[in-house]
Amino acid sequence: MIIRRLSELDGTDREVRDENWSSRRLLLAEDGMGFSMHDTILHAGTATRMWYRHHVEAVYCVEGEGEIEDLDGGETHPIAPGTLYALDENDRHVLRAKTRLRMICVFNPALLGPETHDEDGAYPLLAEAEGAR
Ligand code: 9YT
Repeated sequence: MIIRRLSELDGTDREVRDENWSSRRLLLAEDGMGFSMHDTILHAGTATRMWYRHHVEAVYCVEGEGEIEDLDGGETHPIAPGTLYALDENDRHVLRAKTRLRMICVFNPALLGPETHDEDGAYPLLAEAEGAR
């Protein structure tokens, strides 16, 4: 059994920061769960374009207000606590944080840990993740 607390991740390499967000990586590939789970803060006023070509991701909002624009379907959906979106078709999207957003994110395959977005807003499929269950 793994017991891990958010407070233990502060200042470690499981806390990954980008310009628009900070991702606390509670579970990673090395934990052997088959997915990674992150507690992610998106900073107020930001718009982040993403396209997870190599991963599916489910995102559950627990704090804040924002919206997600589906760049393939063209629709925009409000985001508030209790809203889930699941990128089951590797959907290209823009996430706009009207206020600070706190999101619980699950990735399959699991992230290894250090990934940040490339120029397309994707995470690379790092080699070890391919073999993870
Ligand atoms: C909600 C979202 O996708 N934010 C970007 C960061 C990423 N999800 C992560 O690594 O936690």
